[in-house]
Amino acid sequence: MSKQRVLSGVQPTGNLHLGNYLGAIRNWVEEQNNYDNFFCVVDLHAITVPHDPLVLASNTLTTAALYLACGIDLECSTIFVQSHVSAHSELAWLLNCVTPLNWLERMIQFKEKAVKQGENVSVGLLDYPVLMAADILLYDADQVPVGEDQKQHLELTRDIAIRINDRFGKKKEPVLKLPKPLIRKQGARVMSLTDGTKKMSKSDPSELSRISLLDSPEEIKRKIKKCKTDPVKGLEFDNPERPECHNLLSLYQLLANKTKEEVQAECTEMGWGQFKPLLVDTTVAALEPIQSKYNELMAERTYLESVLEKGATQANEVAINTLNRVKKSLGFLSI
Ligand code: AQP
Repeated sequence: MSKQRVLSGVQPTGNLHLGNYLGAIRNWVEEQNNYDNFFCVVDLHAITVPHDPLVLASNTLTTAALYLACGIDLECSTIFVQSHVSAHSELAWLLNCVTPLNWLERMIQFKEKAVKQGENVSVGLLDYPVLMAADILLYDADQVPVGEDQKQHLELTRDIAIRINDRFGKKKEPVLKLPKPLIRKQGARVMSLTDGTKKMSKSDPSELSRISLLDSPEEIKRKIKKCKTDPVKGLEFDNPERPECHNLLSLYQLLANKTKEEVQAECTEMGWGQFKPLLVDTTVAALEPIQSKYNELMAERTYLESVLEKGATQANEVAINTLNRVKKSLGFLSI
């Protein structure tokens, strides 16, 4: 039996952080042998908010290098850049024409990000989930491993696919495959270091809110030292009054590869003064192998470019088939 297909991606909008790693990339790596994987650097998404053209290309390359440094294996996974496969933009247009505007206006991420953009909010930001639907549907993906924040976009992707199938498919021959979200409980929502009720995010103006995968040990120490805590004695999971405590314990649990029970037993009696150095050491140790692999890869630019070139060819082969299938079902003239 052939393996199920997985598609996922991260925007090259800055340094990847522990949320991107624990919520997405680490899970891709852990499960990659079980699937046929396409991992994409979603650079077209990165321009839905104001961006700096001088850093887009380098951020794209560093994101791809981080995929490899985190352990993506080219034996079972394809790594490519979204803008290198033009079918993404083309399918997004076709999907745009069947997607009701009010489906997009409901998207929480749009509402949150639009507030930050004020009057300058672009049509692209509103349309982002349709492009994301195109990303997924082009590869006939069975599973899409994402963090909790992307669940609503995945539901929209399914709704768009159902609409295309209902309108243009045949009963036994749907045009598009319906993908499923793959959301792990652990790491699905890593929260900001400065506010345990907000998700850790690349676009948070405060660097102190996140730990980037490329932060030096000194930066990690500084950020954890300054992170928000509370005056309550002892440490505990799952107390809604103590979101920072839950988040920091969860980070420790995931980075130390321990069970919740082990962490509970180890940390219940601890104060912040004892726990924070432990979290610093654990984070530094978890990121060290990724950083050294990353540095090796960045010294081999030609190799990285060849990975992306090969990835684009492999991705194009799959994507063009789906695009042609959709165009045919929508009634376009072919030559
Ligand atoms: N805090 C998080 N906890 C768990 N998972 C997260 N992801 C992002 N933040 C967290 C997951 O990472 C993948 C890639 O995300 P993205 O870069 O495409 O966009 P995003 O979700 O918008 O991430 P950011 O960091 O918040 O970026 P900006 O600030 O640029 O918008 C997704 O699978 C996501 O679920």
